[in-house]
Amino acid sequence: MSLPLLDIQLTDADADAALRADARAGLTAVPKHLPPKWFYDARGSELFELITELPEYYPTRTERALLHRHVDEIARRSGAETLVELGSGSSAKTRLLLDAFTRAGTLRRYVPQDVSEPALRQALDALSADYPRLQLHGVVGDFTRHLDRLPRGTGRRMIAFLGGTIGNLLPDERAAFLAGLRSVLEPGEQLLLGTASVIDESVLLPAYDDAAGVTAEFNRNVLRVLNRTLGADFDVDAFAHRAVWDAAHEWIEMRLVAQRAMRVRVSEVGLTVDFAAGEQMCTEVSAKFRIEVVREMLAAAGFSVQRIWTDPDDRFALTLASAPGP
Ligand code: AVJ
Repeated sequence: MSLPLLDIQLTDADADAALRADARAGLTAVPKHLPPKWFYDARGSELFELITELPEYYPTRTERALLHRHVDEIARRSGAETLVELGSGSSAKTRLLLDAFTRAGTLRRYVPQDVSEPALRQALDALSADYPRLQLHGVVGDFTRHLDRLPRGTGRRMIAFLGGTIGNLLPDERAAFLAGLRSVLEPGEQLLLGTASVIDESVLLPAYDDAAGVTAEFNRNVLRVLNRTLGADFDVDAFAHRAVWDAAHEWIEMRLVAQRAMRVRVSEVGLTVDFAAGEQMCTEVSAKFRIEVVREMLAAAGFSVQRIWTDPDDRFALTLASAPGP
């Protein structure tokens, strides 16, 4: 059994600098906004895990059921030696893939990449006990910046990007991400992409505004991250959670709504920010995708779609695509 490797491509100092830049840009913009990647400190990652178990939050369990049903076919169609997972978090669904690839007999290496070092360390520790023959190589990194540094040269890779996380990118970021990913893949290497589908608002909205208030806590956690990391003085409880379905863009927006007028200092960036009573700040976009849109965005990035699986309620899709030969 070999010990897991952990590559730090994103140090705390890099992450702090990126957070500073995002906070400065987003808190001085009109309307104000913050990128969703900053939810995921240790507490934010835990809150997200709780979200995945909520009755209203269907995406995780729908994707897991889809994977469960089709994972042996995916492994058969792949034959990859290295499974890379972007935004792996707790790697909970990964075990389905690892088991299927182990049954198929091709897999030698698992490379989870995530921005959260604590989440990654935990996942690696748990996996190394259960998959003693698999080489584990964690990468603390940002999938919007470090794709060219993914390990290569050790057999064919399949890149798994699950959970619908691609929906957290804005359309231009999404296009840049897919084109960037395509450009680092060798012919025949694959992408397994999970996307949440466009469904009725009556199912979508509660998934982002649960009765127990876990998503609200998750949303407000980004303010705690700013308080701790950038010396801000947000009164976290003075912000209410709101989820909105934007039908034109086909995405959910999570917002934080200032419950009164407030002046906030963000001392480490020398910023003073005023909120009006009722002012809304967007903290996450979570886009939903029609199958045609999945096909279009993959084709535009130069992928060829091999197969798409959906659940019986058409709530989620798993797409296997490959980088075409020269
Ligand atoms: C990170 C894409 C899985 O957008 O559904 C959950 C994050 N935000 N509840 C999503 C999230 C609010 C989630 N993913």
